[in-house]
Amino acid sequence: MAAISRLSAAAVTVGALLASAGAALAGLGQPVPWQLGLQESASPIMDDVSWFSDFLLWVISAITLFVLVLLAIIILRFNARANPAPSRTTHNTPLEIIWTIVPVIILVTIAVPSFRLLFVQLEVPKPDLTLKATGKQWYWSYGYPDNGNFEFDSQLVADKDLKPGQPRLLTVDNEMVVPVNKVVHVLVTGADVIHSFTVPSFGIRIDAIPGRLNDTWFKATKEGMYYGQCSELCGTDHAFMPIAVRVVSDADFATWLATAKKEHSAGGSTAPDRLAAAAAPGR
Ligand SMILES: [Cu+2]
Repeated sequence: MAAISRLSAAAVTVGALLASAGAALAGLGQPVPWQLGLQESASPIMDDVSWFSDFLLWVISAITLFVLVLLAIIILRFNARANPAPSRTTHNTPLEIIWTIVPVIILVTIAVPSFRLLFVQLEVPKPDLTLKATGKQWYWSYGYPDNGNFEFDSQLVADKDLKPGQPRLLTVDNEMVVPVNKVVHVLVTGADVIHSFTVPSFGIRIDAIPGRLNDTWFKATKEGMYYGQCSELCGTDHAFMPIAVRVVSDADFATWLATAKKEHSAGGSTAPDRLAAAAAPGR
């Protein structure tokens, strides 16, 4: 038994180390090399997602450890050599009641925060800003219906055009820009095939389906750059349609809006350029 308690103590230590390493290696807004856990949270929803993930990890670890201990006891104490005359017991009513009720309690303990999180994700609070994200083969278009209804395309920046510090395969020419600490309601649809609008640090992922309007919401709590990727296999360039969201102060957002309105109000689409790029050698 001493060996078993030492084993469980070691497992708890390893678990705690992994959890802290995961936290240390979680990037804010983008993944980092050797990352173990989820990306660092920048929204109330993602705070809950991270908490729920950690909570489940503890539950799973405890169950696994418990089963491991039972297996060890059976292997050591009830093998043919240690226990030559086995008991012929087939029923134990109190034990059967316990092993029915305890799993029910565990499942309910998991279900309550899980459903709460689902409802919080689905119920959009009163939005401060509504945006429209349209998934296209293979880039995103962002519209600002509250602010003059201008729309622009957001396309991947090729490796050779990256500036220092810009992440490869995540940087785009025109980012989605939103103000910090504001509820942003995102209407999501697809123009051709099913795409998926995903930003890990905001804890959002929703399918972009042609002919249907899905919606999600986030409230970014820290200024900065946040990256995501299309998360539905959508064709050859599926891996080359990142989502980049720049979270700025209210004042910076107003400045950006003024320029963006002028720049994009013509509603010009860059799709033909994109088709030319896709046809270019090396793609
Ligand atoms: Cu896609």
